[in-house]
Amino acid sequence: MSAIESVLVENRVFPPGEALTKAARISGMSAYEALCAEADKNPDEFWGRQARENLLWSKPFTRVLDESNKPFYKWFDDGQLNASANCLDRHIGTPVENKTAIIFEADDGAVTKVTYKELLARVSRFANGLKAHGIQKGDRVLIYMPMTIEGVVAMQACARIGATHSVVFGGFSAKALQERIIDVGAVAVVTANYQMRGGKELPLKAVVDEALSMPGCESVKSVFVYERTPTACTLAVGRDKTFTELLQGQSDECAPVAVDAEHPLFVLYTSGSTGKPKGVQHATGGYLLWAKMTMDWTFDLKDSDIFWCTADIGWITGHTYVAYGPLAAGATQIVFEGVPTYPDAGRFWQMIERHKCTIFYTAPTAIRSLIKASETNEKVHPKNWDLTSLRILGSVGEPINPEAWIWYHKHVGGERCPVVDTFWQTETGGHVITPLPGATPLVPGSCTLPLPGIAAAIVDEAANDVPNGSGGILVIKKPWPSMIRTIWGDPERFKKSYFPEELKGYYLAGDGAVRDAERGYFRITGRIDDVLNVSGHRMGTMEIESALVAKTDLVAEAAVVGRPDDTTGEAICAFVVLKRSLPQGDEAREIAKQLRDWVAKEIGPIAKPKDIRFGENLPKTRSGKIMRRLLRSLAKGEAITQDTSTLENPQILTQLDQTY
Ligand code: 6R9
Repeated sequence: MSAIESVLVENRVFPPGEALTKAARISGMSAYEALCAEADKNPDEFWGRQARENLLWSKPFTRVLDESNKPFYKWFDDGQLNASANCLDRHIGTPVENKTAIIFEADDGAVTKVTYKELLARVSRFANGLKAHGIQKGDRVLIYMPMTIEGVVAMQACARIGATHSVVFGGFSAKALQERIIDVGAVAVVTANYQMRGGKELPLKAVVDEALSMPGCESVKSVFVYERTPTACTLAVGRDKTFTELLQGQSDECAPVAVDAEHPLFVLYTSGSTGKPKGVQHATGGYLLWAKMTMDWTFDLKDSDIFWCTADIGWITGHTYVAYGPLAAGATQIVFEGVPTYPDAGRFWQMIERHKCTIFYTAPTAIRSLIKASETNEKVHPKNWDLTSLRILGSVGEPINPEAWIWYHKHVGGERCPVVDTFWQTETGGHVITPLPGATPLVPGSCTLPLPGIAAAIVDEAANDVPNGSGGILVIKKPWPSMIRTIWGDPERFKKSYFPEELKGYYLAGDGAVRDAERGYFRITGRIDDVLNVSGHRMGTMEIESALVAKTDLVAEAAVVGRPDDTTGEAICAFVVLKRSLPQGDEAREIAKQLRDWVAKEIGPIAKPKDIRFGENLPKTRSGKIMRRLLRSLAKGEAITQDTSTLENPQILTQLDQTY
């Protein structure tokens, strides 16, 4: 059996190393507990102190938390600041100004470095370019960019002029882009002609063109195109400008616009339990505060660190731990354009050695796929590289199984580096439950304890605390600065999704969790709603179902569930009823391919179902509800233990057994 197949619970405890603890910002459990106690005793004083110490304010705030319109909490709301000034200008005149801000490694291995001073100049020029096109405070700018310095520059430039950005991951389709452009009301799109991934040149601008040709995108007046590769792309006269044209003649000085602390810094779309993605809106002050603080706390950031978060800027992890946190904290960070398996599965290890990375932050999916690759090919095993620069490892996006944790700790971290398993969400803005490298004894598979100030708890359906050892619903009982402010344009959905009445005003994370009896450590057991986690990417089952049934010439009905997968964590399994007779063999395979391509077009390749199963009907209860639990068992290949006596047509279970 391969090392990653079994998911046994690991009981070993890994205490933090002495040297690391001694030099840590939060040194030892007593220091952690003291901060927790401070935050608990007087939250206003605690957060107020942190906000004053960690951020530069153009206008100091006098109020910390305004709870007058719960759950629409406001933080530091009479204060003003600028996020970009807090990431760049604040370092000018300090030794950090000539420090490398970004070490960029392109897909082909070419390296570009930029200092804080240079980055400020580039962001300012870009901001001036945006201003010259009439873009101003409060406007929304959609960013559809590859992982590049330019992507970070575009985000920072928006923040600099008070425009709200909405970054869409480069793997999303034209249709998904169109929906987001309409929902957020974007006035401009920032994109690239192509992106380079795994040696391939993939179009981005062509996808933007397709999106903009669809109805409803009339709000977009300008498109700015980064010439990532020499290959030409079409440019619409009057609407589209290359970066060269945009930046020509622009000054590299641009005064940052001070905005209210509650001003929306960005809207980032994520999947929920209904078909339509949610535009998670974050506020400038609270979000940035936590981005900076968690860099310091969770990663115990030192001036000499070389930080690398492998997440794309299209996800929240790439927002908080690439575009904002590392810069606010004055870190040197690696930004990587490519994929972990190109030119081979040793790429991450090679890059850690090459750039002397000290803090490495990635997703369990990546680790699991690299374990697999190294099992079949010794040459890509991490032992072939010098990884002694590493001092802290991080994991994010999905539960990390103890086997993957142990491998990561042993073969990447040389049994010397703590693995911080950081639990958080698009909505939480930054880490909420995570070990601290110089304090928390680690238990593989557990995200351990909440950060100071985060009132995480596990409750039952009536909001009562459950005892340690029993599972329940993960909630956060008190507001915190970097929490989601609302769903863009849909405050009702915000209230319903995150603050349901029965939970007495607690924030509902949407995950199940259990605390262990011994330490009270949290272990996340997975989503309790219809959200799947595929390779650390959140996908709504309804979203995929809607995409499938939108293929009206072929599909009558569809139900999507998740099943466990060794590499991707969960895999998407679609049960489909066609408008034609039940297909078999090659024909079924051909239709399954058509459906996958369709979903890739409707949402993006990441949403393609791994398994497709056809039936003449779906198993339903008497009242016509799809028996999803039964589908989940089928998808897993489990014996059916549910009562199937009410099924109208039991033979569909045999039909649905066949995977294409
Ligand atoms: C940061 C990010 C959030 C969902 C979350 C949970 C899962 C994230 C995790 C984890 C177990 C961890 N998740 N980190 N589960 N352990 N360390 O991933 O945000 O894309 O919004 O996903 O991911 O299910 O609810 P997002």
